Amino acid sequence: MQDETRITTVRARQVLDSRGKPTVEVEVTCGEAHGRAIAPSGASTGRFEACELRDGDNQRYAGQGVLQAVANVNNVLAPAVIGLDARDQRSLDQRLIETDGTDDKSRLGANAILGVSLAAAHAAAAAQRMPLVRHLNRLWGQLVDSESAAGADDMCQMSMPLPMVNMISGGLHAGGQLDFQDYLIIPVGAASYSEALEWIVDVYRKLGSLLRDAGHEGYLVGDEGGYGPKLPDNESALSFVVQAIECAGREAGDDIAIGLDVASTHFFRDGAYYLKSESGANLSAAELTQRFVEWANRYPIVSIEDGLAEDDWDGWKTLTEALGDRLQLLGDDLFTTNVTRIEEGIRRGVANSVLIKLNQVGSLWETLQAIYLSRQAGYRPVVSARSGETEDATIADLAVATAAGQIKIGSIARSERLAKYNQLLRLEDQLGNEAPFAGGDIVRPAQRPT
Ligand code: 2PG
Ligand code: MG
Repeated sequence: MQDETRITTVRARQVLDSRGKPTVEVEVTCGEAHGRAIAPSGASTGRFEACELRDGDNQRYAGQGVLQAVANVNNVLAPAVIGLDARDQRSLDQRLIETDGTDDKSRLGANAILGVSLAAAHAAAAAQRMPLVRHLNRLWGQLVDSESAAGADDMCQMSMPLPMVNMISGGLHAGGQLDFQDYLIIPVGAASYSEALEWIVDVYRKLGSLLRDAGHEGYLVGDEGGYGPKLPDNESALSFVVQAIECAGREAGDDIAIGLDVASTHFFRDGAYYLKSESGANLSAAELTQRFVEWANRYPIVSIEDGLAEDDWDGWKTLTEALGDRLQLLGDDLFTTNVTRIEEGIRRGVANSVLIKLNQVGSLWETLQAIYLSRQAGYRPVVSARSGETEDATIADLAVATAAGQIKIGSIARSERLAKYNQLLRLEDQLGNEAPFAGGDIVRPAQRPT
């Protein structure tokens, strides 16, 4: 082991995320080289996510503090990893997981563990005088080599992801009354990542004017910077987004398509889907699926995330049979970036795409494994931010390094989102032909292997 990449110090502190909620920041050094990372945090969290440790002490930050997680890094995880080679992410994450000793990282906290895992990757890159994206691409190559025999090389080519970008927020992310959480646009006709971004900004501005003109003067923005208007029902948000695409001079469908994150786990009660914006209608999985089929016939929708709830495997099977060959059906709460859950989905033949969130599983190596498993099975990975984010832009490098093909960061307002979009602009500029744009075809349904 080279001394320059040996971990010499690990230090955590409490900082704030984009909702003003405490989160864990970790700094790792390898001699002179320094790496830093901050754990993100979700609002619409899945039941199978790794456990985020919060103090629960009502005196400070209404119980949302993370001082215990910080202490766990400084007092327990630091001594466990000091002296390890920061380049060896697999062994490092293994050590972190063993030190915690639980299946869901609940003893020391997934926020503590992920902070160390990511900060170590940053420090390893710095110690090797290598941009993070190249270090992550090297780790990805190691994982691909160890898991697969032939044909590994083409999996290691980097690419610029196609973004799916929030325009209107509902559900747990905004104060309006929409049941569905995210109405997103996907610039499938753009020729490059930077062109995609430019189109998105045009549509976002036009959508703002349309909402104002329609009398939604006092709209607020949601947690991810998308508009949070009080619209009468779930469908009206769709027609606003289509209008905005057209007003921006783009073809709805061919240039810019639509994605939904229904986040339905959060309105699933006693076996039915409860829509408060629709006079409290209770829909069965089959009825909600029928709704998606009708919408897919009338709107240029190409992707639906968490159309059904995290435990509704039978409903998901019906949804996949109805729409799986036409649309990207993305599992977020369903899979929680967890290899066991993804394997179960593949075995049951449900969904065809996997949302990838580092903090759902709580370490970098496990996240790489989830991306690998998804890609191997023909399920498209979509690297995603959380609704609670920070200036940490690691997911931009992760998406490029693993050629995930798609990324979801929220809207294009608010700096915790722009930190990632801008990092992608840097990577596009710096990597050039080494990371070609994944393009619109990536969102078409994956062919499941026979
Ligand atoms: C989601 C995410 C990000 P949260 O549901 O996909 O949009 O939300 O981080 O609140 O789980
Ligand atoms: Mg989601």
